[in-house]
Amino acid sequence: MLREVDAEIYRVLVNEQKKQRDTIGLIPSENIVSREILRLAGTVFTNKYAEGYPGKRYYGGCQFIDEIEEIAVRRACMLFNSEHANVQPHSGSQANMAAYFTALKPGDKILAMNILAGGHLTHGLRTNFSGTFYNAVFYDVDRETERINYEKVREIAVREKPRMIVCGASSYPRIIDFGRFHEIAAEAGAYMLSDIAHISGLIVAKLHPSPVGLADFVTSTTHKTMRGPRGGLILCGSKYREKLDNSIIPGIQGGPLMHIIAAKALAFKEAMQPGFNDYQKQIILNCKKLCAEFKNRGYRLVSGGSDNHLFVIDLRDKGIHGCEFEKLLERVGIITNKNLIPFDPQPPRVTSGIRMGTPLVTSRGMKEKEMELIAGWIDSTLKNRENNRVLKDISKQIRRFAREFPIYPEA
Ligand code: DSN
Repeated sequence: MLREVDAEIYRVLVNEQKKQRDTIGLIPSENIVSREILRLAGTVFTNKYAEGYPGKRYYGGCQFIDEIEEIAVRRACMLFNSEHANVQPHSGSQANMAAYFTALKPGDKILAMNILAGGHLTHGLRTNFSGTFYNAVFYDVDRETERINYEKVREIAVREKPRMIVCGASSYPRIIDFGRFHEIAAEAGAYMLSDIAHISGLIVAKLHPSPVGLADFVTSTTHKTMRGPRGGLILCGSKYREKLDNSIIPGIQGGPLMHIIAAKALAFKEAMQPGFNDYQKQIILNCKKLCAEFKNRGYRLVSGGSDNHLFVIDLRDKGIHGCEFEKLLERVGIITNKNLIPFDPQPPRVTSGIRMGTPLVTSRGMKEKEMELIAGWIDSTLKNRENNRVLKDISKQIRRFAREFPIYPEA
C-alpha cells in the first residue's frame, strides 16, 4: 500500500485527488481519462523496454508489447483515416520535433503562428528548440477580427519561401481552414505540418475539418479533447513512414512508454464509440453557452467567441491581469490559465487574458445549465475580489457543486 511505503507521496496524491474532485477545471488542454485508461497507464507494460518498432526491437521479450503497439497504430490510422501513425512520441512537443527532423535541416525556414497570437512553443519560439534549430518567421491573427488572415499568410509564405508551414494552435478559438493552408503550402513549395493537439477529438467527431490527406504531417497530443493519456501522436502518408519512424527512434527518443501506448490504444477505441461524438458535441455546446454568458455579462472575448472547445477573455477593461485573475479564481476553486491576447501589451507571465475551455467539465457530465452557474460564479468572484466573505461563500458553493459531478462516479 502506497500509504505505508511512502506516506509523503501518498499525502500529495490524496490532496491532488481531492483538489480535482472539489474544483471546476476549465483549462482547455486538460481532461479526465476513463477509469480503464487510468488503470492501463499503471500496468506491467511500464516494466518493459522496447526500443525500435514491432518486429524490429533492440530487446527480447517484446511479443506482447508488439501487439499493443500494432493495435494502437491500427486504431490511430482507422480513427483519423491516415496511412501511417507513430504512437511513440512522449508528448506533442516531441511529435512536432520528429516531424521537423523528418522534413527539415537545421537552419531551414519555418512559417508558423506567432505564440503571441495563439501558436505553441514548438512553433518556432526563440527560446524553444524549434526557434533555435530553425529560422522561424511568423503570421499573426488580423488585428480587427483576431482571426487568421489567410491572404496575409499567403503573402508571407510567397515572400519568405519557408521550407515548412505550420498550422494549428494552442489558443485559437476558431475553425482552422486546413484546405487553405494546403493551397498556400503548395504555392510556396513548402511542407505542411498541422498540429491538431487541441482539436483532435473534435476532428474525430467531424466537428472540425481534418488536415489528414492535406498536410504532410499531422501531430497531436492524446489527452486534451482526445481524452486519452498524456502523450503524442504523428500521422503521415506511407511515403514518409520510414523517415518519420527513424526521426523518433533513433532520432529523438529511446524506449517508448508502453504503458502509455496501451492507454493510447484504449483511448482510440473509446473515441470510436458513438458516445464520443455526443461528448464532443456537448463540449462545443458548453463552450458556446459559457461564451454567451460572459458576453451577456459584458466581457469581451477574443475574436468575439468560439467555434471549438476554448475561448479567451480580454480582461483589459476589468482592471485585472490574467495572472491575478487565475490566482483569484483558484482561491474559489475554479482552475483556469492566464493567456496572452493577440497583440497583448503585457508579458507572458502577466497577460491581459484568461483562457478557458470545456473538455474537462463536459467529461464530468456538466451541461449548459451548469455553464450558466459557472459563468455567474466567475463574474461574481471578479466583482467581489476584495470581499473575503463573498469569496468564501462562492468557494463553498463550488465545492458542493463539484462533488455533484464526481470524476470517477463508481469509486
Ligand atoms: N500546454 C498546452 C496547452 O495548454 O495548450 C499546449 O501544449
